Parts: sequence; C-alpha cells; structure tokens
Amino acid sequence: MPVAPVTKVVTGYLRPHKRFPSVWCAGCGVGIVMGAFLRAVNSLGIDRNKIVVVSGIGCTSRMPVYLDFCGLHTTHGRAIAFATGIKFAKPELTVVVIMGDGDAIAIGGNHFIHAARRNIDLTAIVVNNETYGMTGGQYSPTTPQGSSGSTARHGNIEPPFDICDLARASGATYVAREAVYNARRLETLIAGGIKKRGFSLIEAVSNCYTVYGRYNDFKSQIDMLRWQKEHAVPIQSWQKLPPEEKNSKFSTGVLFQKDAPEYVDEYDKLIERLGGKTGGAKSES
Ligand SMILES: Cc1ncc(C[n+]2csc(CCOP(=O)(O)OP(=O)(O)O)c2C)c(N)n1
Repeated sequence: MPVAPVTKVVTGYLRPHKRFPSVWCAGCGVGIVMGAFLRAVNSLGIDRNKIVVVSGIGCTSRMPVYLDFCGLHTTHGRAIAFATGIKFAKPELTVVVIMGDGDAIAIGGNHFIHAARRNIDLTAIVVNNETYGMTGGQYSPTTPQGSSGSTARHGNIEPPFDICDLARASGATYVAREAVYNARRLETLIAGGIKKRGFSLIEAVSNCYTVYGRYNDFKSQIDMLRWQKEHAVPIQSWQKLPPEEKNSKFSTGVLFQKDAPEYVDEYDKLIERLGGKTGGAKSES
C-alpha cells in the first residue's frame, strides 16, 4: 500500500526500529502534536542535526525518545532549565521544549515564567491534556473547575491557569493555542513559534481519554475530539462572543505577538561591553 505523503514526512523523523510501539494510549492527542511538530520542522527545512528537543517527565515528555534529533529527556519540571543551558552554550541551535501541563506549569511553573520573562529564544510546546496523564489522572493546574480526576473525585474546586495568559503576562513574545483536532493549524502555529526569535509558547489543547475522559463522562476518544471541535474558536470570532460563551469556549490562533530583546543577545552585548571578558572582568579593570 502506498504511504501517504504526510505519513512519510513524519516517519522520516522517527526512530521506529528502537522505540515503537509508543507508550501513548490509542487515541491520545500527543501523537497528533508530534506529527504537527515534525511537519512544522520539515516545512521550515531545519537540519535535523541543528535541532534539540528537550522534555521533562510525563506521557508528553516521552516524545524526544522517538525522534531522530538530538534530544534530552530530563527530570520532571526541569526541561526549560536544561534547554536554557543548551541555548546559552549553542545559540545557533533550534531548541524546542515539549512538556505536559504538569511539567510546564505545576512543578516547572517557576522556570516557565522566568524563561518567558527573560525572553530566551526557546520554543515551548505545552500539551495541555488537563491532567497528570502518566501518573494516573491527578488534577493539574489546568484541570477545569468542577472536572474530576483521581485526586478530585467530587470535582476540582480550584480555578485553572490559562497557560497562554500566563505566558503573555510573564513576557513571552509569541503566544499561540490550537486544539489537536485542528492538526494542520497546530502545525502552522508551531512553525510560527520556531521562526519567532524569543520565548514562544504554543499550547496544544489535547485529549487524554484514559485518565481524564473517563473521569469526566466522555464516551470515547472521538467524543473528546468532538468537544474540541465545538469549543475551539479562532481568536477573531472569539473576541466577538458574549462573555458567557467566552467562558465556556477557548480562543485559538496567534493570541499575542511582540518584539523584545532576546536574552542570549543581551548577554552577548554585555560580554562585548566588557571587552570580551566574562566573570571578574570588572574587578580586573
Ligand atoms: C520530582 C518529581 N515529582 C513527581 C514525579 C511524578 N510524575 C511523573 S510524570 C508527572 C506528571 C505528568 O503530568 P504532565 O506533566 O501534565 O504530563 P502528561 O503525562 O499528562 O503528558 C508526575 C507528577 C516525578 N517523576 N518527579
């Protein structure tokens, strides 16, 4: 049977001989994000030896293991710290950080906001399945109020973070969101984030039927995708919605963009000002 062109692009970047089948459940959204990410890399023509994919721990964070790129599968919540080190040491590399919502904004929340504040040139893709998938469906900082999880059997009473609002308020220069249901648009937004110099955040609203969907009365993986289709609204249309509908739906597309000095550039300028000397240069003069 001939291989469809899209599938061919994706499989060309995988390490199938070693790592498949994957840890992801049937119908999981993470595979769709992986496909969108790989097609984005392909469309930008990035040399696979010039890209590093960094992750922490979680279902989403297994992704670099499957990719034929340089990759780092680090500790839970510390992917951005490792990625920052890589960017500093080798600024010429494209550094992409792939995290779950728990990895990025629960245990890794502090690193997330400060990377955005510094505006370091990383592309953060946060796969938001609104739960801790790998460890059994505990509620996370993005679990909607009232939704259930293994640690919120009677409904979560905490208000959730909006990851995009958090990134924007912290200083990110590119903020975008799309549901995995719209895989093609997700691909375009990821490509836009990689192209933009500075801290880029792409939130991929994803589905985890196994430990989120079942707790919340979704009938199947497809039912979860249908929910995304009905609730994802492009930002231009979302802005025109009445407030009550805004609360129940979510906006998609590039939600925010600005230009601001990038951290490694600023650091280089500092070195130049100091005559090329680092640490202690001041006391020597
Ligand atoms: C320091 C530390 N704390 C807790 C854990 C346990 N743990 C592993 S994955 C995970 C959360 C996974 O959720 P998320 O980051 O949203 O990713 P998902 O699995 O949903 O893709 C936790 C709490 C760990 N591995 N290390």
